Amino acid sequence: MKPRKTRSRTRSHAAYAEAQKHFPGGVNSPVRSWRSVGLAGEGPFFVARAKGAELVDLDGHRYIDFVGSWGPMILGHANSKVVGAIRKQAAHGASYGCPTELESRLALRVKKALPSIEKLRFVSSGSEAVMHALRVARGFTGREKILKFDGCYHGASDGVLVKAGSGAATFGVPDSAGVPASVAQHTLTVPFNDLAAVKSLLDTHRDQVAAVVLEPVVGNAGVLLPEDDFLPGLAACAKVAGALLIFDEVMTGFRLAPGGAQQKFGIRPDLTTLGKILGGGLPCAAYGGRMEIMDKVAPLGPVYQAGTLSGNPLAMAAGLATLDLLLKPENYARLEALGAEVERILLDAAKAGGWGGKICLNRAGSMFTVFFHAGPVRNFADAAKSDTAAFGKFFRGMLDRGVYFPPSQYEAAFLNLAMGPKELKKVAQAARATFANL
Ligand code: HOZ
Repeated sequence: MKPRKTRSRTRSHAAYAEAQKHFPGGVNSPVRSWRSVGLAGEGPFFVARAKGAELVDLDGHRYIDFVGSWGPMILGHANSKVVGAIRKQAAHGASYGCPTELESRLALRVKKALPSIEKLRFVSSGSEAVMHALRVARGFTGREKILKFDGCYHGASDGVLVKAGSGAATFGVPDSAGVPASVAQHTLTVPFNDLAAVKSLLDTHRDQVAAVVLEPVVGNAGVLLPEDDFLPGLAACAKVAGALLIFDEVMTGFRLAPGGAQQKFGIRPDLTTLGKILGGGLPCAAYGGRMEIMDKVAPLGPVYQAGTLSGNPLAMAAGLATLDLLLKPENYARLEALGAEVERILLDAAKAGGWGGKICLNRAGSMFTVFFHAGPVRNFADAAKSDTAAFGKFFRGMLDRGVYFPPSQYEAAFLNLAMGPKELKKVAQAARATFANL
C-alpha cells in the first residue's frame, strides 16, 4: 500500500501557521505539536470532524484514530446517544454553579464500578484530580512527601512534574522549569516495577510519605505493565509505611475493566483518580476513595478544593451516556479481542518487514505501545532506550497511509468500540507497507 499522493495538508499548514501566532508551539497541549516525530516544521493536521473510528482533517483526509483524544473516546467519536445526551442537557443550560441530580447519578455509576470509592468529588481534568487527591492525602496523614514512579505522568501540577512522562518526557523536560525546588523536594521517585527501591525509600523517609501514587498500568511512558508481585507488594509497603495508595486511573479507569486496573488486578487503593472516559469526551475528572479520607474535604473538613465547572451538567450528561453504553461485559471482551488482533497485525507486519526482533509491543487490553526497542520494556529507563527516530518514521508511514498513532514514543495507543474488520484491514495494509519501508 503506497502513501496516497493526495495527502498534502495545505489547509492544516495554514491553520498551523495561524495557531503559532497565538499559542506556544501552535498548540494548547505540547504533544499535539508532532515535534518529536520529525514533523517540527510541518506541524500537525487540524481536525475538521470525527465520527466512529475516524478523524477527518481540514484537507479532507481520513484517519483511523488510535489516539481517541488520548483515551476518552472508547465508544468512538460522536456516538449518537452521547451526542443526544449533550444536546438535551445543553438546551437546559450549560453550567449553573449549583448542584444537579446528574452528579449523584454519575457518582452512583462510578461507585458501583469502583467499590473502593466511597465518596468522590468531580473536577474538570485529570491534572486537577491528582493535585487534589495529593492534597487530601497530605491533609489526612499530616505528612508532606509523595512517592511517584519515573515516567508516570499525573497531570501538569507542580509536585508531579518530577521525572514525568507523556509530553514532559517527549520534549525532554521531565523536571519542569518553574517548579520551586522547595516543592520538588517533597516528590520522591523510583523506577516502576522496582519494589526494593520503594521499600528502601519508604524506609529512609519513615513517617514522612503521605502517598504512593502511580498509574497501575502506565500509559504515559508508553504502556508499561506491572509485574505479577508489583501492585500487591506496593499496596503492602504503603500500608506498612502508613502512606495512602493512590491509583491514578485517568487512563485505565473504565478502560481495562469496568472497575479499571484495580478490578483487573484485585487491589483496593485508598484513593483513585479518574478522567478521560468518565466525561465521554467532555472536560470531567474525579478523585475519590475511603469515606474517612474524603470527609477531610471542605466543607466537612479542612482540606480545601473547589471549582466553578466541577460537576458541570454537560460533562455529567456525556459521562452518564458513555458509561451506560460502555459498562457491559461484552464490550470488554470485544476490546480485548480487538487489542489482541491489532497486536497480531502489528507484530506480523514488523516481522515481515524485518523488524521482528527489534520492537517490543506492550499491551493491556485496549491500550498498547509499539516500542522501537527489542525489549523487555518494564520501566521508563527501558522505554527511553527506544529508537525514537525509527518511531517517528513509523508514525509518519502510518499517517501517510491513513492511520493516526500517538505522535510520541511515550504515549499509549487506544482502541475503541467503533473499530471493526474494515478498520483492521486498513491498519494491516498500512502496517505492512510501513514496516517494509522503514
Ligand atoms: N498528556 C496527554 C497525553 N498523555 C496529552 C493531552 C493532549 O494533548 O490532549
